Amino acid sequence: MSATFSQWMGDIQQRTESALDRALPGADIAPTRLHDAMRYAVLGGGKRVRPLLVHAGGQLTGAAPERLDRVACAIEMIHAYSLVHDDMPCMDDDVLRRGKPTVHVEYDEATALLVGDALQTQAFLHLADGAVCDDPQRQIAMIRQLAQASGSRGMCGGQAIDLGSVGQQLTLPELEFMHIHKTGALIRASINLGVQCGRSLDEAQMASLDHVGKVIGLLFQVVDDILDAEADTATLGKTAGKDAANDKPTYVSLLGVTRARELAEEMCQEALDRLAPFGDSSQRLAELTRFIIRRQF
Ligand code: GRG
Repeated sequence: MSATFSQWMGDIQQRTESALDRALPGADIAPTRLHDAMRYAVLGGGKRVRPLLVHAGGQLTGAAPERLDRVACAIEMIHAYSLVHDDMPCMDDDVLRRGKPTVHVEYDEATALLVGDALQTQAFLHLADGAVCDDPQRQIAMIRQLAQASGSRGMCGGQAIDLGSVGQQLTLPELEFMHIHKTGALIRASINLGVQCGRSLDEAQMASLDHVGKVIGLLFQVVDDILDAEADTATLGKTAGKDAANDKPTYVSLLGVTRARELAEEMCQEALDRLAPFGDSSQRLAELTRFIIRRQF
């Protein structure tokens, strides 16, 4: 493995962009406005953290990059749909995403709703249509895992808890429960599905990597809360750690910035310790874990 982490990251981001471009219906295909809006929502932006996790997971089992692309595209489409719906006036009511107008602003609300719906089904179509592993039973199990991670007992469930928590005092375990679902479920699924694209691991190894996925999912959210709090404090002078728009509880509002940073360090170390027995095959996932805690955006 000769490429540096940043070269590897650039390669995966680039191949994900091309794979997504191919996986989405062309904007010249009817209904053109809907397809144009779907492409607007997905292409040309985002860190592609979930595709990176899919590929890093796949490295643990020697999975073929083309198979990982397919899983990565499906997960990124689910992620993009969740952002489109999350930005709508009935949820967070945001006007900017990835530095450009949100889909309901650029198009209209009804189109944004349909973009989310259509991206979600396109994700499952994409995952069901091509080979992601040699065993059809395993492929069905993977489709089921993505559905579980996205649905009412995964991301959507977490979003429902989040919407219900506005103005509430949550305990730390309640906040953790929400984020294990809202942000964590898809991140966890990214690693697990990437792993399953390659050779089989034993049950204990699978369970250990599943735990790594759970920890990285929470780590991502703790870091997100710290970055939000820092941005609020720096630019607006708002109370650090409160979601400015919605007064939602965050790790920073519950723990303070210092303890939230310590917690992030502990989570990072826990993930790295769990990855150590996998040796060189876990290199990219370990690097990605360190990237997530160091990220500035
Ligand atoms: C509406 C069904 C439904 C679900 C929404 C995940 C989610 C659930 C909403 C996103 C809200 C949000 C900003 C959460 C904080 C963490 C997070 C998921 C940030 C966005 O993900 P990134 O940073 O975004 O990976 P990019 O743009 O890089 O892809």
